[in-house]
This record gives sequence, C-alpha cells and structure tokens, in this order.
Amino acid sequence: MRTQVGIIGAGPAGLVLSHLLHRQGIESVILESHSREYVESRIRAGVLEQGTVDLLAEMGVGERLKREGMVHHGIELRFGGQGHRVDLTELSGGKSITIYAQHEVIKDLIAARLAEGAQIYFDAEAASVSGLEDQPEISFVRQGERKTLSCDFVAGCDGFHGVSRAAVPELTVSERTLSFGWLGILAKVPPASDELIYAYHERGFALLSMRSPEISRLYLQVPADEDIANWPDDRIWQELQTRLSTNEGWKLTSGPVLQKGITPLRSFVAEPMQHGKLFLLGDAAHIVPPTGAKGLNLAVADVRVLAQALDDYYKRSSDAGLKSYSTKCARRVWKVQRFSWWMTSLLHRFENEDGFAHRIHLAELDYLTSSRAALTTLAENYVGLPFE
Ligand code: FAS
Ligand code: PHB
Repeated sequence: MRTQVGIIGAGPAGLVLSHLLHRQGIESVILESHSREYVESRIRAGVLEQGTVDLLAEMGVGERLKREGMVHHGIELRFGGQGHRVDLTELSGGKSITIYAQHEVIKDLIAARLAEGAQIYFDAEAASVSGLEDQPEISFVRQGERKTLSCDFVAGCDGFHGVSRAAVPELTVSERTLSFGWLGILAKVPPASDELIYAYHERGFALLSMRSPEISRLYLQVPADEDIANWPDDRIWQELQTRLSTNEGWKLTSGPVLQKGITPLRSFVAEPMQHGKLFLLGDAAHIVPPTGAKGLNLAVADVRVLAQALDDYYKRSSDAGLKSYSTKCARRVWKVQRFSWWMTSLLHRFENEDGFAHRIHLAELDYLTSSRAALTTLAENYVGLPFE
C-alpha cells in the first residue's frame, strides 16, 4: 500500500487532518486500531472553541453541528455560595463556544470522509514506523495479517497511548501529574443550568456541563486513585448538589446515570513534535487537564499547522513549514498548558494547601470575578486564542 500521508489514528486530529489534506488534493490513508462503532461512541470532550467550529464549517462538516450544537455566550464561576457569570462573548469581542460532543464530531467527520471515498482502515493497529529519514513505512496488523503502508510522511495522531511518540529519538518530556482526577457522569436529565457552571468548593471542584437539552454531563474532583465502586449514583448526586449549592438554595436535578468513570488529570508535553518525516499531533504530543476544555481544540490547532506545511511542500516545493512545525505548534501548546494549569489550580482543592494558600486561593477568585481585565484574559483563552 502506498499514499502521500499515512495517518495513525481516527480521532479528531487524524480525521480533521485527512479532511483538510483531501481539500488540498493531498492523498492520505488512516489506520485506526479500534472499530468505527467504538470510536464513534467514545464519550470525551464537549466544548468546541470558536476557531474549531469555524474550521469544521469551512470544511463543510458543520451542518449537524450548526443544527444540534448549543452556542454558549457565557460560563458561570461559583464559589462561596455565589454565582458569577462570565460574559465570554462581550469580553472576547463577539466569540462564543459551542457544546457539541466529540463523538458527534467524529461521526460527522467519518461520514464525510467515507462519502468522499477516503481510505480509513478500522481495526488496523499500527505496530511501528520506520524509514523516517527517507522512505517512511508504517507496519500494521489488520485481520490478523501484518501489512505495510509506504508514505511520504507519517502523521502520528494516535493519542497518548499510541506508538508514534516512541519513534522520536531525543524526546524532552515535560509533565505534571495531579493528585486528583475527575469522576464524570453522563445522565439522562435536562441540564439544571443553561450554561456551564465551574464550582470551587472546600470539598473540591465540580462542573456542570451538558451534551444536549436532555443529557447532562457532570464532573467531581476525586483523589486520583479513587475507586468508582465507592461512588453509587446517589452519592454522586449528593456531592454534586453540595459543591454546586448557592446561598439562594439552587437545586440540581438528578436522573438516571448512563455512564460514569474516573479520568486522571495530567499536563504533558513531548518535544520536538517531529522527527524526520514523522509529525506528532494532538494527544500523541500533549495532554492538558480538561478544566479549560482544550484537548480536542489543541489537536485541531496542530492539524492546521501541519496541513498548511504539507500544502506548501506539495504545491510550492517549500519545506520551511515542515521544518518549523514543532516550534510553531509548541508556542500554542505551552500557552494552552499555561491556561489549563491556571484554571485547574484556580478551581481545585489541593490537599497541601495551608491557611495562607487557601486565603490566596479565595482572593484569586475574588479578584478574577471583580476585575474586567482579569475576566478578559479568562474569556480570550477560554473561547480560544487566535490562530497565528
Ligand atoms: P485521540 O486519543 O482522540 O485519538 C487517537 C486515536 O488513535 C484513537 O482513536 C485510538 O484508537 C487510535 N490509536 C491509538 N493507537 C493506535 C495504533 N497503534 N494504531 C492505530 N490507531 C491507534 N478534552 C477536552 O477538551 N474536554 C474534555 O472533557 C475531555 N475529556 C476527556 C476524557 C477522556 C477519558 C480522555 C481520554 C480524553 C479527554 N479529553 C478531553 C481529551 C480528548 O478530547 C483529546 O484531547 C482528543 O481526543 C485528542 O484527539 P486526538 O489527538 O485525535 O487523540
Ligand atoms: C465537557 O462537557 O465534557 C467539558 C466541559 C468543559 C470542560 C471540560 C469538559 O472544561
């Protein structure tokens, strides 16, 4: 098998890249280790930045997103029993976020790519990459048979647990693991708020999000090694109500829990995000704590850089973009890490926080919600920094 760009992974990074390359007349093949049903039902992110929404619309895959996505112009920060609305649209000069589940984006992208005759091989696990300095090859297994895909370039879009990162010889890894994770539930109950609520409470962080007018998505900060068996549904709803409570007696509506799980929180960056003709994109290169709702959006930002660089290479015989790919992506990656780390530190309880640190924490929240300048920086990062 031979193609111009071999893409490992049919997550947001791999699928958006394949779509953009196709529009540029560049051929690609996607190898995805899981089945189509699996990747289309994996519950993950929920918030799309303005830039991601605009790109999907430009690519012609924004139809259902426009119909079913929920455009939000604000979020609420809740602490000390008080809610503080952050007017994202006013503070960011007109931008908004859209709530539209990642797995819905995946469905739309796969349908669009297959309709255009894309080569997406599901249940095809990439085992290794080689020849990265001259003639790249991806060795993969499909239906028990070992096969090889020869290509001009390899796009490692295979997520945090993929194989492509290991092919970069001198990697510098920067990381922080947190002592807590998020217990997330998907519940068949209308969201108790029209907009997202981020709560800082002495018992820990809580987040009210949603997937549709009928489905709620909620999260609780729990110890990183917490066992989900310790959290029957009633206890989850009770804890959410406590942490999201207000002095006015705000009430959370509970309902049937469709899915629950605990996700660890980490910050991770592997550099350089390239080696020879291999390029790492999205979670294959970086992980951010989900507090800032950035993971998926940052993956799309990497795709934009590589798609442009490959266009310059094939159309204008310039490899400048390919050479500067990692440097260019890293600037945004680290600004997004900064914001995600800041928002995580602001809204979570750290067990080693003494009295002084706790008062500084409360002052930080108090200052943020009483300063237009502070709220403006929150808003411009949350809706998504402009693309360079
Ligand atoms: P992905 O991990 O999405 O996709 C990688 C793909 O590569 C997968 O389909 C995988 O099956 C495939 N693959 C892996 N190894 C392979 C191999 N050897 N051969 C072939 N295929 C291979 N982000 C947010 O912004 N908000 C959230 O709330 C949020 N919640 C999350 C919850 C969980 C449990 C996880 C794990 C992540 C969450 N994220 C969230 C982050 C997430 O949305 C990622 O940032 C996003 O999926 C990144 O997209 P990709 O880089 O495409 O990686
Ligand atoms: C979600 O809806 O899954 C979500 C929303 C906002 C976040 C993280 C996750 O910051």
